[in-house]
Amino acid sequence: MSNFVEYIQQSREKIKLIAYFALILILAQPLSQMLAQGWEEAHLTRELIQLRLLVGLGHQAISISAFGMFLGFLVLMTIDPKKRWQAALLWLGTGVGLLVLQSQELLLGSPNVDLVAQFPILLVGAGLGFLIGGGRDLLQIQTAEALEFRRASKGLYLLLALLTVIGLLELHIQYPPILDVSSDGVALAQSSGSYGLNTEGLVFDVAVAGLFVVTLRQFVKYDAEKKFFILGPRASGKSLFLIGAYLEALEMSRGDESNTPLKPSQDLMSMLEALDRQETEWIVEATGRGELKQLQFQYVHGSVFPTNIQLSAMDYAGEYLDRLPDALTGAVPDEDMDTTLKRLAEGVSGADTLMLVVDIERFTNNEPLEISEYFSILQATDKKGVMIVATKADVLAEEFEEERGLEAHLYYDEFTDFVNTRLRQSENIDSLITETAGTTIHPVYYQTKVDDNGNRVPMRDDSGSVMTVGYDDLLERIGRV
Ligand SMILES: Nc1nc2c(ncn2[C@@H]2O[C@H](COP(=O)(O)OP(=O)(O)OP(=O)(O)O)[C@@H](O)[C@H]2O)c(=O)[nH]1
Ligand SMILES: [Mg+2]
Repeated sequence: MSNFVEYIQQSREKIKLIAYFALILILAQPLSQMLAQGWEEAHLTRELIQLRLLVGLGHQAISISAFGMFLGFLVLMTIDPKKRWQAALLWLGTGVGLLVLQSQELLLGSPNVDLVAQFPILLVGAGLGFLIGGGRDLLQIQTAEALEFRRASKGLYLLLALLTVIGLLELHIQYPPILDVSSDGVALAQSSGSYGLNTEGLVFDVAVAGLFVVTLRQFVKYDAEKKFFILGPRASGKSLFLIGAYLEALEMSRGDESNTPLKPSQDLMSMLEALDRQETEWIVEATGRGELKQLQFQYVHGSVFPTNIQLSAMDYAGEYLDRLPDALTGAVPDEDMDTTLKRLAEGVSGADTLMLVVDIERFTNNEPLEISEYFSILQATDKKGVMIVATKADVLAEEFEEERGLEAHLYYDEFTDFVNTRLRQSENIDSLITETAGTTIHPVYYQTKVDDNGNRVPMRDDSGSVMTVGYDDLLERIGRV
């Protein structure tokens, strides 16, 4: 069962793609029909478009240039690596829509539209869309910004949403002509008529239009923000865990076509300076009491529908953990809390997801895990996501290799199962898993070796970088939360 759930979660993007594909195919036809009918019923919109007469614009200039603008936006979305699939789906929808209109002889051959004669206007519209959508960025060689055309996506959304809403209103609201436009000027129309609601197919049309606008809204989304709060006792590997996550994001960004910058926070950067200096030892010292660092960066998650995920967490000294539950429940009076504790309590309340650290080194050495606070913190907060992370999993990786003959970093899924089974032997961890509705524990580690003094130190590859395991999977999971 859990395998099935896992499979669905891993294939989420593909399932989403197929669902969107089906949705666009299903919606394109009734939608373009609705727009065509709406146009026939349209008074006010037509009258407004008639205003072109005042400036002497030719027949169809407005609608054709708007269509050109739509194409301009769509071209930019196609170039944007984060919107490529959405653009493909929209091209498909546009194609279907145009076919529907053509089959009703509303396009080529109709007296209203002469695409050939209007081609220059179409081009002007497309050029305008291209400019408004930020096409000039393409000419810039290097920027500190990601290759994203946010304004194009947004413009396209607004254009289509507006068109849909206007079409819907024009089709279903009946009213007499309001304006009288000619090349001489605008006047209020003289005719009197009745107002009313055209209820024929109203529910269906509202559903189609609503579904379309909501779907489209998803298409223009770029960002997601995830606020984590990491809980862990002293020396459980919190600081190194956060660094490891950043290093993995950095690694991932090398292969990212959209060149999305990671925008690490100042505190994170200063922690990382130590990374280049030290050669053999661990990168960080124990976090000092009263020291509170805001670590934050972004990375791109997903390949079909990529989003920028902004991840933020606080790094603090593990000594604070046992005072957090009381600070959260308000059991300690405000004046007895130091500022760090106050800010930590705020951090927990403001987080979307709590990340609970289980220290594998303590587990294998039969030392107290010091995770009892997790239970009270979970009870003191509600409606938060929970992830359990097992740090220092390299200690178990060796056991795994001896027992199974597989290398943990190559057989990560098997290793995860192994770690879960092993850790569940502890009553304490088993209760924690039950408390968090059966979450799987996520092992992460730095590959280590034992040095001459018998200490475990991180291994470094040829280029001198530390080697981490499990963080890629972790970032992928975080994006799904
Ligand atoms: N073997 C191994 N040891 C690790 C790993 N990660 C951390 N450690 C060890 O754990 C120690 C503490 O790591 P930190 O990241 O400083 O722990 P912390 O939770 O931030 O500690 P405080 O800041 O004191 O609360 C390190 O100095 C390492 O000795 C790992 O992946 N493998
Ligand atoms: Mg620390």
